[in-house]
Amino acid sequence: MTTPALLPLSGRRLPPLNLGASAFPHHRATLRLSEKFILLLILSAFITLCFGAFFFLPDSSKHKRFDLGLEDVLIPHVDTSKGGKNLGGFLIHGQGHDEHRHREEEERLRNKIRADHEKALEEAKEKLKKSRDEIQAEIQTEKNKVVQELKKKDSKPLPPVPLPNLIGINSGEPADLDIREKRNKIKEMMKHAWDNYRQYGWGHNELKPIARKGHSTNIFGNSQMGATIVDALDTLYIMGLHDEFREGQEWIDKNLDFSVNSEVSVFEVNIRFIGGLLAAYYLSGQEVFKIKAVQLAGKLLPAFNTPTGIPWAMVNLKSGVGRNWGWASAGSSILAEFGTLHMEFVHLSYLTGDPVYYNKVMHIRKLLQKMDRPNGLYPNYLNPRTGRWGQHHTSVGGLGDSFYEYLLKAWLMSDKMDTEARKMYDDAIEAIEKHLIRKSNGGLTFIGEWKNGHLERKMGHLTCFAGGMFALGADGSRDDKAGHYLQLGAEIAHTCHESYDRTTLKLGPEAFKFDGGVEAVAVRQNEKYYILRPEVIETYWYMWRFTHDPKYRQWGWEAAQAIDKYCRVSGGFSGVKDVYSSSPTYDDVQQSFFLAETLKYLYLLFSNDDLLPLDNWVFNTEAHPLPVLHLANTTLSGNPAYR
Ligand code: DMJ
Repeated sequence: MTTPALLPLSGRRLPPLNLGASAFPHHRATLRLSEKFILLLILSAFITLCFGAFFFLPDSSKHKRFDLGLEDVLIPHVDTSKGGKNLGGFLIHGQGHDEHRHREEEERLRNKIRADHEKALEEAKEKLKKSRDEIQAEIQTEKNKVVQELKKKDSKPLPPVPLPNLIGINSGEPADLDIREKRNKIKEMMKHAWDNYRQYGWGHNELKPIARKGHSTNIFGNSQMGATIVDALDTLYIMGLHDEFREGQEWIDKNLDFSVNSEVSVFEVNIRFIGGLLAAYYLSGQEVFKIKAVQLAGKLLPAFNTPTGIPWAMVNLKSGVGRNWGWASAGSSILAEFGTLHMEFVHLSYLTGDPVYYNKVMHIRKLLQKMDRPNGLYPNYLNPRTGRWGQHHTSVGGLGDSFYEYLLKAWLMSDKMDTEARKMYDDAIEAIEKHLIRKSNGGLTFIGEWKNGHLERKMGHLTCFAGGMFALGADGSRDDKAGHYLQLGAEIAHTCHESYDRTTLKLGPEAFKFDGGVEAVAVRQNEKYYILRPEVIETYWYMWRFTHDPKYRQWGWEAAQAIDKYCRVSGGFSGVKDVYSSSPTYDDVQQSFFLAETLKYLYLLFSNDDLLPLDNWVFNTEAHPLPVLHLANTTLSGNPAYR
């Protein structure tokens, strides 16, 4: 019989067996006599070799090679005090008294090997009598068995865990008619984005709304993992688009497969896929999302196999081989990438009872805590081989942003128990305020970037998320500076609104300067684009929740109208290349985060606060809501806050 372990598991076709018809005329295809003879010759040579090896190899190697149940003879031990003889870690008991037993064992072994080989020979003979079709049918049966076993293993139910208290999964419908209409308009925009993706890009990662076909970028490697479906699920759910949600669920159930030979970004896959699947699980209770999230997380774990435990930026989902982006300072990993895994990984440990995920992210935190920080700032680059910082660039925008966000959110999602994370957040924000936050001549508060010892007076669209972060972190801040941080959040929101308001399209550029008489305006052509990003609207929403100042709803509505006017095309929504041009050109990409974040934050801005209240839910950096975990009684080793 062919053993399952030797069967090919891939879908590749087996090479045809060369079976002639002459020897066994009653079979359609049989072996020629000469071939049979050669096969038998090879088999007997192999048997002779095995016998030879058994008799001529030294004792210890014999025992190691043939693991045939010699536990009673070889006992792992290092203590020689009881009369035994220690041979390389194995203790052989009293030589004289066991000599007879030893001979018996050898005899038993010899008989067993003889019997095994005779059996193998018989089986080989039987096989040679079979037709090619019979052999292939047998192989197929064995193959199916293995696939079934693997499937069973994959879909093993996870241990049951009490679901956290899930408050606020309701409609959040506003009483005010005008607000309700605005909210309905956002829902209609979501439908337009989804329906077109459904029609033209289904199963692809993203959509090209003008070419009307699928799209992908290097963050997803060459995979087709339906990023838009996974990213959009929870937005569909909270908008009450349940048919669309079910379509997405069905696709995920049937098609989402992570065994692909594709090199993906660990960070992006974590925030979009694991975050999206976990949020969909918590909102809907459908097990399939949890199972897929855990399967995917298993595929990301090899990325942590570096000398320091700081993960590679990319990992091949099939081979587990990792590497870093070629452009990152001297082979470094990126702060915003390895520092934005905490929320999802703690939830994975919570849901599976397996501490492996938690331990990985806590290890990163511990390592960062031990390192010196220039001026108290975290550089964006860290070498995973040496554990040393790369270039001393610090940013609250690209390359740094969500690391700070996750320190704060780690504290919030632990029901404020993880005070270590809160302290790291407070320390980092103090250094950022001191070295990176300035007021422009025109009175606009901005957050610049630190590059090799000097401050670059430029702010990215990505940095605009920080307004919301300051507001979210105001409560519980050091020295009771809640008012100060809420004010800082409001000032950043204002600056970012100005960056929109000073353009022709009323949409914000990718980066804007505060230098040489320029205020909140992009200077370089390659910084004038808007790619449907959410950060400014995200800050409006947090500011709305904490202040209820109607200007935030008004600013959000301005942005929604501009998106609908300038980014909407008949095949979906597209980014634009120049927000200062009255006849903009399209980039022809409908980003998955447009459905995950931009439209979700807009919808929440025009909903009541009891839809996903911030006391009970913490949004990951891709706007996927995860519930606050009450971990006080849960044992997650490593952090005293959790004990
Ligand atoms: C999103 O994927 C996430 O918000 C991430 O943290 C950075 N920015 C993009 C959208 O702009």
